[in-house]
Amino acid sequence: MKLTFRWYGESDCIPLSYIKQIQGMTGVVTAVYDTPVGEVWSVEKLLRLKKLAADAGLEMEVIESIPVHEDIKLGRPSRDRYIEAYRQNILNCGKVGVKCVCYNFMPVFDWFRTDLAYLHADGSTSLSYSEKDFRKLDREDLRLPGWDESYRKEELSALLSSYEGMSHETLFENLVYFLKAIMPACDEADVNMAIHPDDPPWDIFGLPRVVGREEDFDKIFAAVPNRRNGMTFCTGSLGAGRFNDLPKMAEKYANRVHFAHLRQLKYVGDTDFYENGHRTADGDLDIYAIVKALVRGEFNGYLRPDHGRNVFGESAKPGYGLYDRAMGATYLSGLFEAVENEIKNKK
Ligand code: DNO
Repeated sequence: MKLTFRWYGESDCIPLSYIKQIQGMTGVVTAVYDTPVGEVWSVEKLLRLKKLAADAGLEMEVIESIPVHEDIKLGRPSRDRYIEAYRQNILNCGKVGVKCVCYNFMPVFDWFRTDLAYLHADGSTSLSYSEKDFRKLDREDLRLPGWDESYRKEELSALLSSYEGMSHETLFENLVYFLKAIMPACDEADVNMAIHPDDPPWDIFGLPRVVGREEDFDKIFAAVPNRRNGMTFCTGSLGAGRFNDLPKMAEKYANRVHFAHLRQLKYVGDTDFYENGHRTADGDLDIYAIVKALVRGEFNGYLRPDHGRNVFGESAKPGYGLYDRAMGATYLSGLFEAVENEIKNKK
């Protein structure tokens, strides 16, 4: 397991030197943010990020994310052009030493929360999701930070209507088409693909989603057996679906888990939840059991503490402050140390 930390590039308010001060941290997880989706990231831009990380004593072996162009998800004729650019991106990543690429296949929207500053009794804040607040939203006129800036209103409604009537089967076929087309580039570049689960793992705004449940992963791995076709084991995304048995899935897929995002959430209703600090005691996900399952399954990928709270008066990007993720990293290192020793001593 290699411990990593998400870093949003040069505009991130968290300096690389602080990330390096978290003991056990081997590298950053980052991306090229200023190239439009569907275009090729230049090797120069990747090398610049790599150098910045290296100057701080950190590696850059994981990219999160190379976004997938909507035409690929829609299966439009233009998808082949965008897939070609994606293949080139994988090759360029391989050239600069990247080993793992995280991506998702959610139509139009990425992760989704209704509150980015849910207030805890101790004054800290975190992300949360409430079905009641969700129902109040107009999908064509969204005002939530995170992704509403990505589209102009007309663009968003045109895109939403392109998905009108798309079945889960068609979206899944488009995913498989994409994966089959990029696997040769992954083999050539020595890069593993780690699909990020849908977050939350159910359809939103009438758009199909196909990467949220155990059976979805069974289908994805059966359709494209190449080991490079792997997953990001994101406990927060998978765990938002109470139907998912996380320790079971962690052990079952451990050798396909190229990247693990570990974080905690607390259920407050059937679908509602808020995020919390990483410890098992602070939420409903058994982080200890998940770590144990990963170690038992011989997980050998990258790990990062995922969303934390904003604490100690910090006002960082929601979910991506320094302090709570640093505490999470230390907690997770401790769990891995304990579980690895326990398992080694039993052998
Ligand atoms: C949210 C993240 C996601 C993730 C993408 C991967 O905090 O987990 O935005 O990076 O879904 O493509």
